Amino acid sequence: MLKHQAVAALALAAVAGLAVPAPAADGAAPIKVALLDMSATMGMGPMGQAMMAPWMMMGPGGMGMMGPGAGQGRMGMMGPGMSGGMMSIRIDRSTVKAGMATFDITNWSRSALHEVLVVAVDNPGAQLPYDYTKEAVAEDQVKVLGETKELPPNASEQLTVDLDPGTYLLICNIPGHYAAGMATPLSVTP
Ligand SMILES: [Cu+2]
Repeated sequence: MLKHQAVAALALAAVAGLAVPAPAADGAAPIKVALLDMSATMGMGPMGQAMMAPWMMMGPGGMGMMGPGAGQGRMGMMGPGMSGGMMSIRIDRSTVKAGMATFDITNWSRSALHEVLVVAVDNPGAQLPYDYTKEAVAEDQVKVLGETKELPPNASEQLTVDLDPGTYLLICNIPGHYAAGMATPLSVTP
């Protein structure tokens, strides 16, 4: 092979290498989780908006949290007596590899406590067992793999959990919050 051909081949290999993400990076990088409610988005100044990443704005259905109609859709799912605020958990990916996973969790609320529980589920679309007296998921009837403390506004916590392949939900179980929309699915592949 001529010398300039070898150099070109190396350059191509370097470009190809850059284009393909390293397999280990996805599983190893902390999973960013944002805990959001109306106070986190309403009246937000330019600085706040600049800090919000696009994945925080978009739900699994692709609808922006602040988009028209998003609130009505959520409100329609809430029964009487449920918490009135629109709340959500955003996650920067929907799938991770099995093994130790670290969640980098931030409460973006300006006024409310939030938390995260990692719950193993058979079907992420199914309703979790609910204690209507406590207005919360019945934690003794679900498989909780890990949970944060109750995070005040602007607080962060890193939570590391050993995840087997399967389906999980990240939920906030402060009274009323699960019913107000604070649950998001995560799928774990072998
Ligand atoms: Cu919450």
